[in-house]
Amino acid sequence: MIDGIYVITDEQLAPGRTHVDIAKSALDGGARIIQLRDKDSSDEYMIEVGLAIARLTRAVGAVFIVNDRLDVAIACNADGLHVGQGDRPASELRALLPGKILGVSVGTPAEAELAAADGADYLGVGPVFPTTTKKDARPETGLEMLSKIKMASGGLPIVAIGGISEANLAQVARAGADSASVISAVVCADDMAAATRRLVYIWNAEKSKLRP
Ligand code: TZP
Ligand code: MG
Repeated sequence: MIDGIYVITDEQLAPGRTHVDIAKSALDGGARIIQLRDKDSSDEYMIEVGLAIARLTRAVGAVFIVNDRLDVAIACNADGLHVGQGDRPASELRALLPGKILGVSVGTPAEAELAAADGADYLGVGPVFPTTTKKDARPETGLEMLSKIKMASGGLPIVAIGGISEANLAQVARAGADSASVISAVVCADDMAAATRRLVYIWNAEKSKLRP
């Protein structure tokens, strides 16, 4: 369920493009995981947007994840929640989200083991490359750390994030990521659906070469 191109929405990066516009274009381009990420908007706005995105994802059988905001994830019946190391502990959230997908960002094998033990369903790893999208991002983990975390993850899917573009996506696939998450590569593209389509194409082409 967590595999392929994972598009995260952001209304700050490209003013005028809404979360719903971004989600719609990403789905049109073939992404099958969408995350609603917004640190600032009101619960009311987030729930309205989340309900609209949930309708879009459901119509095509895609997965809808909400970043950080448990109440919003529950109110719009999202498929899951994604949290970082600074958020509520995964063990607590696991109990509050029965049957939902719980994603946890990790930066080291030790964090990966803990998140897996706490009931995470997938692990976010990054930033794998330099990025200016997340101002408080930790230093780059690089692809070698991604492979190490994959080995420590107990078989959980790994979602790579940070600075991923058409130029380096194949490397991310080869490093063992199950999914690649992007913000600016889609949100800042002239044509968001076409950009997503190219990423999906590159990902599938690389993964099909790796299959035995
Ligand atoms: N977490 C780690 S890096 C990052 C997040 C949310 C931002 C990724 O954005 P981009 O534009 O794909 O580098
Ligand atoms: Mg967070």
